[in-house]
Amino acid sequence: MQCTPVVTITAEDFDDKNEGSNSKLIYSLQKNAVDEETGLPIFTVNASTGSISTAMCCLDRERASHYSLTVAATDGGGLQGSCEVLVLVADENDVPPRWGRAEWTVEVTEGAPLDQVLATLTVKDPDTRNSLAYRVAPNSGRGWQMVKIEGRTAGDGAELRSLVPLDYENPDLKDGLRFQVQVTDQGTDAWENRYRVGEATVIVRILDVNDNAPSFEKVQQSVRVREDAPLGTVVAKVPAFDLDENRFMSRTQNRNGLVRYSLAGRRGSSPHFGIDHTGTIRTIGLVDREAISKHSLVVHATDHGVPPRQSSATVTVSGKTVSGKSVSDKTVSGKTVI
Ligand SMILES: [Ca+2]
Ligand SMILES: [Ca+2]
Ligand SMILES: [Ca+2]
Ligand SMILES: [Ca+2]
Repeated sequence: MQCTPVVTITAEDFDDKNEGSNSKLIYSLQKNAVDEETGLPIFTVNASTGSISTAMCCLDRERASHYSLTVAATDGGGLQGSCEVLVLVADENDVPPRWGRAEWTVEVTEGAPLDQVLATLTVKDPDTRNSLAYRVAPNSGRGWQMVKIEGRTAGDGAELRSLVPLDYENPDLKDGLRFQVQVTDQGTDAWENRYRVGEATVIVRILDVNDNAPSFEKVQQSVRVREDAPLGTVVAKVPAFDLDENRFMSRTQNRNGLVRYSLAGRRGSSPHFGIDHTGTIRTIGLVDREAISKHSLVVHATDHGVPPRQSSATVTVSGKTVSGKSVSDKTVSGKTVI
């Protein structure tokens, strides 16, 4: 076993060196430290020289950072002197770093500024002489290249930021990000030493914001309706689509993308038309061409966001005089004739 010298203690005895053993000193450890696992002493002293060294391998600063010993010097006449020795264990960077958690889940509201810290990830490493470096593991999963990780300027751990705007409507981001982060205590170029690299999984969920108004396929169309069209006749279809989230069954029950329709701004004497939840306009009264030559319908599509967003489209309806028994539906270039 290789013993490591710690310190040499010397004592003086002023008796005559030529007179027997009155000034001959023998060193011993009156108080030693004992290894808890083996019960063996940790230090030893050379009885002749007073040189203290380790009696076992190896000291571990992370288990005990210091020891208190008492060294005695005894002369041939049995007289004794002693002194206290405090042994401080110097640190070696011998423990690999580990993330505070094996998996982190982060929720981020879309549109967050790029300099916003998405998450602070903690690291455990009991050594005092670490050279910590962090990175997002290359090709480690969905969106790994969209984020960066840097050590905190104050305190331990690292901060996660995005490199691109996190837009819920981006198809690449809709399912969030999932990637690995790594930490090493050997500096920025030591990623090959796998033993010294700690890994954790990061899941980023992007929360939807109601930043899109419903969008109509056509914002303007003209249709003609027969005067004798029965109730419930389809006059026009004006669907609108909203890019925002519409997940009733989701945890947030976010319905920023759910559209409801309404008719407004009728210019006529009676409500002849109604609109359903699909954006389909139907007759709910007789279309009297003689009384009302033209209906200008304004369709509102409103989402369920808080606050809601709204868009409008216009449908111009003309009454068509019945001129024969044959009735046919046709649509040409956005004009519907029923
Ligand atoms: Ca250490
Ligand atoms: Ca370390
Ligand atoms: Ca919306
Ligand atoms: Ca959105």
